[in-house]
Amino acid sequence: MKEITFNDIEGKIAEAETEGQVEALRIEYLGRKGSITKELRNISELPKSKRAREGARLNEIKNKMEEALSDRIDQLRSQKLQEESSQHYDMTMPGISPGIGHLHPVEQLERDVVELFMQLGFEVVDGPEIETEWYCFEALNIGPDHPARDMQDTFYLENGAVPRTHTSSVQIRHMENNNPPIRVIAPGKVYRNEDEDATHIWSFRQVEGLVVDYDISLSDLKGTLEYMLKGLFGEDTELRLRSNYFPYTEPSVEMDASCMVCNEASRRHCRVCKGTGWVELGGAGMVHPQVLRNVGVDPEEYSGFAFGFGLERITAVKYQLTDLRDLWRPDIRFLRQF
Ligand code: FA5
Repeated sequence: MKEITFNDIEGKIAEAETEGQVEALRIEYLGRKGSITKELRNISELPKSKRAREGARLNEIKNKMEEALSDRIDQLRSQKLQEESSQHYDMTMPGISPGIGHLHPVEQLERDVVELFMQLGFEVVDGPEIETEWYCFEALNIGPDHPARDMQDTFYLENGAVPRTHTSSVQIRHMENNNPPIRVIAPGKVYRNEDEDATHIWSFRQVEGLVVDYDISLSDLKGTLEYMLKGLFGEDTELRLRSNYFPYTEPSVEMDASCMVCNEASRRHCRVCKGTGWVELGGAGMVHPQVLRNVGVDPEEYSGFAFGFGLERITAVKYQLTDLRDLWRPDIRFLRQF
């Protein structure tokens, strides 16, 4: 009988066109009744001198054959996949990524602000959105007939409560329950009975800040606000404080940031700062001694500063938006830009 060689088998494997034909070859040679299996079984009948060599030869064929069979199967499978894919779809096309969305730009800005103040050791505190007049006005030195109430058009609920017009109410709530040293920020929603326009909306977000300790001065306020501004808009951004009036701070200031959009050359046409070089951020000042007394803190011993700014206005500056109302319209096409 002709001796089996790997060369004979290799050719047959290469010619197999289906996985079934490959499997048939495996059975023909390596199956229980396959020719190589049989020859291996018969080795014991050979003369002793030939057994080792023949055994090694057959085992080598067996190993090579197993490898060749599995290679051929891999080849046939990838051929099949290629044929199928060229018929049905383009394997090189990018996949369809799921729409996972992102944070609202105002929310993102709030988180950036919170992060910066946490770096300075501030604690984040909260207060109710529906307030009493005491927390929203009176404890802040804004009496019932005080003209300052006109500064913040107030919604009144039937029970006399007010949706807070500013986050300054949280100053009072926090000082009532905590002794100095105090170092807190309070982000949150506020409500005003506004005729809406491009720069005024009826519900918006503010961030309040309050520090009360020994020897706190206006320069502490300035340094803190500068830290925030540079963190948000870059090291070149400058802070400007202008004199202003709030019943709960003395002295009171308006805080402006140098325009982060234009430079001297492009200033004249800048939509963000309207050619002034400065954009308004919010109000601030040294906590009024009467406010400290209202919450049982001795103004002879302690002093403090407070500030409050609107997040939508800063978001608008950051992205050069012309109308604040766009921010809270449920139009996903607008929000996708950020
Ligand atoms: C206040 O609300 C003071 N409570 C800020 C303050 C806190 C002063 C602590 C002193 C100490 P004002 O009414 O200016 O101040 O509002 C602050 C900021 O809120 C404004 O600078 C602006 O950024 C934003 N803001 C005010 N009204 C609106 C509005 N209708 N729509 C959008 N943002 C507004």
